[in-house]
Amino acid sequence: MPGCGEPGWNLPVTRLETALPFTLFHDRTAGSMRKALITGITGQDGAYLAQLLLNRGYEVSGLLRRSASADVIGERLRWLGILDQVTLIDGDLMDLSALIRIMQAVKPDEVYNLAAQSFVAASFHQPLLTGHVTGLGAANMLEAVRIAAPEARFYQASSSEMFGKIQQELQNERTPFYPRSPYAAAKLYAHWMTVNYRESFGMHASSGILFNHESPLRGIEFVTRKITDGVARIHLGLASELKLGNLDASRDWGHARDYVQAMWLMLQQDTPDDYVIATGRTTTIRDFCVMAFNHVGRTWQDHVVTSAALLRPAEVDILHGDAGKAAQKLGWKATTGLEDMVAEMVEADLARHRGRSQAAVQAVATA
Ligand code: NDP
Ligand code: GDR
Repeated sequence: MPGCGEPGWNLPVTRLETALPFTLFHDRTAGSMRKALITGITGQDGAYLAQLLLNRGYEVSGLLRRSASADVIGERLRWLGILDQVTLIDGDLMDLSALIRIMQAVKPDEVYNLAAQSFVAASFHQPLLTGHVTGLGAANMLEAVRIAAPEARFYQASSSEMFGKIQQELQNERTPFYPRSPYAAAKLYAHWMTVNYRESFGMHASSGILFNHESPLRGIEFVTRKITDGVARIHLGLASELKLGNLDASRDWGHARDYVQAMWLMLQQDTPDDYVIATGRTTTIRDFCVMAFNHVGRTWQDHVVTSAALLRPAEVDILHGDAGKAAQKLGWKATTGLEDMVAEMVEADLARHRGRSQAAVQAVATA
């Protein structure tokens, strides 16, 4: 197979280096390197996973869906300083023929399917799109691997949302599922398709049932980042209030950097399997607010207001994971405590807004 960027590499590939001051292509032809393909590489987990795999000597390719906003593509990869070390290939989870051609060209050893419409709240407004991308998209990936890269090991990003209206106080791999949103129902389909392809076709396909994990790279629409961004704005005088929905919901929050390690470990096992990945500690949204505002010496009640418009049609009240199997079989354990993660996220948002404020001040000064 020709190396990416060489003649013969005839996939529709986004070559942004002409438009942007960085190079997306790296001609890494060393034959012995293990090759990984990540869908969702531009998302939070995709970026951290790409970093982990590069550090482990992998050749990393990622699926990139076409966007008119080319200037913000790869923001997270750029933040981690790895944008010029990965190969980004045009493709969409909805386009099976493109996925098959990508598998044939990349010949990955490991495939991580992280792409999804991942925002639960949005799934109530766009249930069909969510079903297509989050559910059928995973089936497309399984088909593409089965047809064009059957020896590749496959990881499916399953979710604790599948437990939904919880049937056991602590959720593990044996807990019955009860999805509470179109997103969760789509993830459940993708999860069982992964199990089915493993059992039907002998594929090395594993599902990570990951509980919420956050970081400074978390999308701004998710509650933790919305809070740390709000705290930073309020502290810097850029805003006075933060509007939230249900403060009583409780989540088992870990750090994305720890969780991508678990994904990789799953694909290093001789036998594919499903694993719950969680910290074992659950905390309310309200207590997350307390921690984040405390970090800048403020009181959350002075700034947080609630809005009924932010409540969901059906809520997942509490999630609390038991990652005992992952500890025993993978040797995996969460290493970042919640307080440290909150501090890291607030500091990152303060730095972002200070940067932005300085840029705005400079623009005014030079106008
Ligand atoms: P993000 O929302 O940050 O990233 C989603 C990624 O999917 C983005 O790269 C996005 O591309 C891509 N994508 C969306 N639609 C398509 C499509 N049609 N074709 C190709 N790519 C597409 O999610 P996270 O990184 O937080 O999560 C990764 C995965 O893990 C998701 O599947 C999520 O549902 C699941 N998960 C996440 C948990 C968490 O707490 N973070 C917990 C459990 C599961 P673009 O940048 O163009 O939008
Ligand atoms: P979640 O994450 O739905 O658990 O899905 P999110 O941060 O969106 O919500 C967590 C909880 O916070 C409550 N909440 C609010 N949520 C948002 N987004 N905005 C608010 O203003 C707000 N106020 C209160 C929510 O009602 C909810 O109870 C995430 C995603 O990453 C999924 O892709 C992943 O599968 C699961 O985590 C595990």
